[in-house]
Amino acid sequence: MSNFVSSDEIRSQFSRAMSDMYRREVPQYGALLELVKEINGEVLAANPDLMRAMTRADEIDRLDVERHGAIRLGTADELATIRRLFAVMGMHPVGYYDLVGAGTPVHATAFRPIDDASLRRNPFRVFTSLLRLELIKDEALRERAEQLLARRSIFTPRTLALINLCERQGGLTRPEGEEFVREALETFRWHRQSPVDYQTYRALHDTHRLIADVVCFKGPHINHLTPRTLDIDAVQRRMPAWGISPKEIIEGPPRRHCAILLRQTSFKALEEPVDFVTAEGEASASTHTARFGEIEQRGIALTPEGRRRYDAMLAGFLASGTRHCDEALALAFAAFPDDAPTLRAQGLAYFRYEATATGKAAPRAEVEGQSVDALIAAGYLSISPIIYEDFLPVSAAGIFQSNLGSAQRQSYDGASSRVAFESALGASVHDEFALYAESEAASRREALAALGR
Ligand code: OOG
Ligand code: NI
Repeated sequence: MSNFVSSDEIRSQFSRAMSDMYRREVPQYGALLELVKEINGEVLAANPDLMRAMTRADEIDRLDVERHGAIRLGTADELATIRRLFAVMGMHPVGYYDLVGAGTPVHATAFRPIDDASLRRNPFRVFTSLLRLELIKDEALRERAEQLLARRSIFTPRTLALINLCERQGGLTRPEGEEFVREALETFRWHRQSPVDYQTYRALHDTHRLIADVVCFKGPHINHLTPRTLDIDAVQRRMPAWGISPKEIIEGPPRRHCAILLRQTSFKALEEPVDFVTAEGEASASTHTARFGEIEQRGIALTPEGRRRYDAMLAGFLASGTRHCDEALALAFAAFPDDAPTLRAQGLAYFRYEATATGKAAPRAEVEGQSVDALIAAGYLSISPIIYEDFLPVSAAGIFQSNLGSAQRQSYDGASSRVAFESALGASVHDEFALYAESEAASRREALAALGR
């Protein structure tokens, strides 16, 4: 028996500590959490079927703790170390997101748990972007940015020591885990004081606000946290009454009977006071706008074919220049099947299989030799959606843009650079489709075994 605390436990503690810290730093996020909780409660009370389905899929317990956050890093070293930091909490890089095509000079991955048991326990994810400084055309400014990044160190010495210890001994004891959470939190904290002079901040900001946000601060402050809502339209509608001003549109697919992928909206980033203080003690006070709150509604994970259709329909809608409203978006997706049996029959989405009580009680002879479809039709197997745990590049770009000001959309001629990203990361990213497919296959194997097959 090891006396190490599980990485799931460390992740849960960390995600709670992060939420508490962000609530103190950005009180409006606390208000958003309250609103989401109120509406989740209303939705569950009005939908006993949903309550049952979520309870059966072990999603009820994780609902209140479920959230994601985002950070933006400046260097390959920072990215490689953050990978090791997240690994302590059982979070691994999944997917590659290139946002350069959408006018934002970053590429990214999502750190998250990858096995079913860990996802059930707490699916905390952090969308982690790496700035692509090589896309800054002004050479002097790029060099200045590089110098500033080279000067900072975003991890406390104790965090680094605990990461090493964890890697060496294969885990952390409970007190070490608690200390790790406290120390690691420092990396994500907001710093009101910038170590950069205001002129440099301005110059970087005018190149792209995102560059200033990364380069001019002591660390990669968490820039938003995002709870999961069961009715994003209701939260969006009710936000103003709670004194929260939402971005204009909800990103992602339209509202559907059978929710797919991910829908997101946020409140606009707040303008916060910052003191720009140089090493020589020269100081000036100004503001910086970066931090916001977001909400998300998650639906079923799509297969590569489902995703291809989703991407094509979204691209068609965006290219049509149709004004973005609920009805127009719903129309653009009208041809996408909206019931579980069809999504499954057409191989568009991933499902979890389970043997029902009737199935388990059925005589062996009735089960033997039957196809999975027949077993479902007979009520011996049930299916439920596998929830999408990842992000969407077009939506992510929309979230970035709405918090950077639309004037900041620029075109860069950098090619997508997954190889460079993975080399900075020091590892390859997991393929999200492979993870969903494995999870589906494992549930089907277990369900059939439970029927005696
Ligand atoms: C990340 C934006 C992406 C999401 O939910 O799609 C994101 C950022 O603004 O740093 O968090
Ligand atoms: Ni987000």
